[in-house]
Amino acid sequence: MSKQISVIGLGYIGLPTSVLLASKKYKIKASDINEEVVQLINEGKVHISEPGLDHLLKEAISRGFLEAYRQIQKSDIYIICVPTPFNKSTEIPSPDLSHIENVTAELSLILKPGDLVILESTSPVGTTEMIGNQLKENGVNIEEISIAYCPERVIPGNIMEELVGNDRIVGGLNLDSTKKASDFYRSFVNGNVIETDSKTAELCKLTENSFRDVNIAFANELSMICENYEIDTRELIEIANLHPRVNILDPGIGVGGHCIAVDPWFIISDNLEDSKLIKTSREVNLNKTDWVIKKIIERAEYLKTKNIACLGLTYKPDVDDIRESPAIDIVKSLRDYGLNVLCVDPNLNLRTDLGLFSLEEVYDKCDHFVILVSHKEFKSEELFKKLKDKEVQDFCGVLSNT
Ligand code: SAJ
Repeated sequence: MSKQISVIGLGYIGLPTSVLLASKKYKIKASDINEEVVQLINEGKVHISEPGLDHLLKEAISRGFLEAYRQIQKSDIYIICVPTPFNKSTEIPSPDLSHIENVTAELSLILKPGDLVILESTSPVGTTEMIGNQLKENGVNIEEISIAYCPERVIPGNIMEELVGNDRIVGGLNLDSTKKASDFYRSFVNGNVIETDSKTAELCKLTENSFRDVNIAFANELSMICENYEIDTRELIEIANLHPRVNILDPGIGVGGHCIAVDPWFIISDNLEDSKLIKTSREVNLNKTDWVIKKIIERAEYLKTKNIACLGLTYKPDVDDIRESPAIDIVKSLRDYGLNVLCVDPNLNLRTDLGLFSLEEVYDKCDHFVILVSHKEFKSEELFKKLKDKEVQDFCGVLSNT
């Protein structure tokens, strides 16, 4: 009989993972503390938009391979996909592990010998050990269960593909746990499954996202330097990238999303003295957003802008996710400054309280346009022509790519 699987947390990772496993004919009893989410999923409706997810969810529900609950259901394998937010109120933001702690407390009551517990949430080094210790304190004999860390590594917008195709890193609290968890991933992943220990797996995930943050910081710093010389940054980067060993990323309005803008802090808060480059990169990327705000305000004052159109609100192109979005910070700051901002985002379907307009509506109302996110809808010849007579500040290379 195939193992019963419980996926805990039905967000950006838990829901696609549940649906994928259900498509491989695993029986999934998933859970989420949000009643509304549970209800939607049981009706076969998604609460996040991700290519391919909708169709697979409907199939999983109608064939009875996936059921959602408020409480964690007794199973053989538990996959923890709950959020690990960070506490922004302190000088150095630090991770908030309360969701993992709550899940572990619940698991303490239902685990049985032979069960496998896998943590997928991005977590600071030592979190898997913390789960083991908490279970032990709660009276669970952790010698009889397996506990491992296996970070998710998928990119929003291509999750369903990457869940199967990407390599996975599995680090158990002991060799047996590593083996058991690796075998499980090998049953549905086409990429390689790399075995290591839990601390290496935890730091590896943080390293990958910090690597990207540091490299985006380099691009963002270059863009500010280029402005001082009146050099086109994108042309410069294109030429520099022709060198066989140079690969500079794209500058933008800062780094958003729930991963790259957050995860480096999990390293920094634990290693303040030894993570100066990672910390500085985080600061450069945060500062880039302030720099953009300053540039827009300077221009608006010069032009005596009445209505300003901001194109793009999500944290990156072609997703509907606004978590840690620098575009939102920019819009708020411009409004606080007293500017009348009209937002356009074809991916958001009026879901925000920021007030959304269509592109057509803002053409008539605004003379000053700011492009913040390079959604595919903005990369059109038509828009390019229409904006010819407008004042345009393009911070994400939309116009140079049309
Ligand atoms: N960005 C730039 N310039 C670039 C690339 C990205 O400014 O050249 C910005 C984006 O606009 C966005 C932010 O960086 O605001 C992050 O976007 P992203 O596409 O780089 O990454 P995420 O946050 O969507 O997903 C990352 C991925 N990590 C890596 O590529 C190392 C993904 O594989 C992880 O699974 C995910 O974080 C996660 O969940 O941790």
